[in-house]
Amino acid sequence: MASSARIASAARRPLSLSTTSAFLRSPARRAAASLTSTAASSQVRGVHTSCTVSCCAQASTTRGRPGAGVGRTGPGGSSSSSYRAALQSVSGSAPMRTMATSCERMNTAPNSDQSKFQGYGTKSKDYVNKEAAKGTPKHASKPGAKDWSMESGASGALFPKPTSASEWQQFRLSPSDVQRYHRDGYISNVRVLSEEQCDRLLDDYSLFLDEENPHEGHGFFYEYHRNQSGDPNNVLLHTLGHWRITQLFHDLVYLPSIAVAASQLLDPENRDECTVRLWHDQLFGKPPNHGGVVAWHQDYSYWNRTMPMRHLTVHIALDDQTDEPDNGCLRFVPGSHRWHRNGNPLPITDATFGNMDSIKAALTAEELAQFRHVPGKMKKGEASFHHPLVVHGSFSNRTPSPRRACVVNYIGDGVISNTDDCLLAGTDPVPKGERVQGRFFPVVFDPAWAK
Ligand SMILES: O=C(O)CCC(=O)C(=O)O
Repeated sequence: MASSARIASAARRPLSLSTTSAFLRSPARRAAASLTSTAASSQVRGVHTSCTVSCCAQASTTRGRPGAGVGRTGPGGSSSSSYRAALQSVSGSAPMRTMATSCERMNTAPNSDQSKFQGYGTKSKDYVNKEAAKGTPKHASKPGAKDWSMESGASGALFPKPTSASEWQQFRLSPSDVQRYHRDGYISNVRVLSEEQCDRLLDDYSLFLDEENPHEGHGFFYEYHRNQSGDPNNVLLHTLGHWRITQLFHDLVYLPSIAVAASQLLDPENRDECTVRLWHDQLFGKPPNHGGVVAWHQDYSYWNRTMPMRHLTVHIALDDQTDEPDNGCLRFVPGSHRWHRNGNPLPITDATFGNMDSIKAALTAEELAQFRHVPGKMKKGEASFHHPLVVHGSFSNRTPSPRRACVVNYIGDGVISNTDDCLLAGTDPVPKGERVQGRFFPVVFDPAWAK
């Protein structure tokens, strides 16, 4: 078998730990990625159709953006009735209510060296997340539904757990990856899942789209936005909290290939070791043909309920993300992790995050001149790791295939709560000033495990 074919075939097999590690760490992982086939909608076990329909069935007015706090809004916004009727004739789906978010901005760091900004957030206004306190998903969980946040550690359903220090170490990023992260504010195209693992996660994803039969654990979502934009022609499915709902998404937050890398990138001392906790997870779904934009933003602008800024976002492509044609692939503005306003982040300029360029109104002439975005162009199963201040976003998806992604956001152990409200809807409040910890914010990697 030609070596490229061997790699492609390995990527599709259920993997043992050793083959997973070897594959992920292989210098040929990019080559393997290039062999992955573009997921045609019909190939993805019906998820495409379901996503298209359910994502579009409701237009609603929402506030906030990915990763914000949580609240509830009723239905609303501008939906086209003929459009909706067409969709419903395909699916029989009914409109659903959506959640809204509400956050205020917070302080943020002026460059990538997070160690210099231990005081981050201390000058900010108190975090305002009043909506979160009352925010609950629209359907309660059914009695007996399993809450996977009760299970500490990965179950083994998605990947075999490393059992020795050396197995953990295989997942480390190279020094040049770490260097590029600090230089540009992100790294991209890091293979972290096989195509087969992505397909299994996509099967679970599809369970969240059935409006007639919400998942029995639906009440465990922190947020559930059927269409965050409110515009039926720019549909963005966005959820938080699904790690509590299915075993595979639960295990995903413990994935060694992302948790170990997070430990390297989060360490304020650049000693390559930081105990890593889950902050929260996210799903982003852009259906075919009318998938919505995610306006340029900095993640930490929405996270000042936790401080100091020692956060990291891992974005995992569940479909190939393409530039030409653009299917809504994630894009980064290299170096923008140094953009700040006297220690504060760029302001939130568009509460619906549907207005792609709204952030530009807040940029200086110099920043505008430097504003150059680079497509991540990730293959299915590849991840990007990005700094909480790097400006990123994505255009709409007008291709005939869905663009779906899952995101895991991490914090360094020791980050504290900056609010007495609950940090995520439905979770126990962490009193202001106290360390963010407990079953909703589990340790996913401790450097001692790799020693
Ligand atoms: O899926 C997208 O295009 C946006 C995702 C995002 O904002 C993120 O990964 O932080």
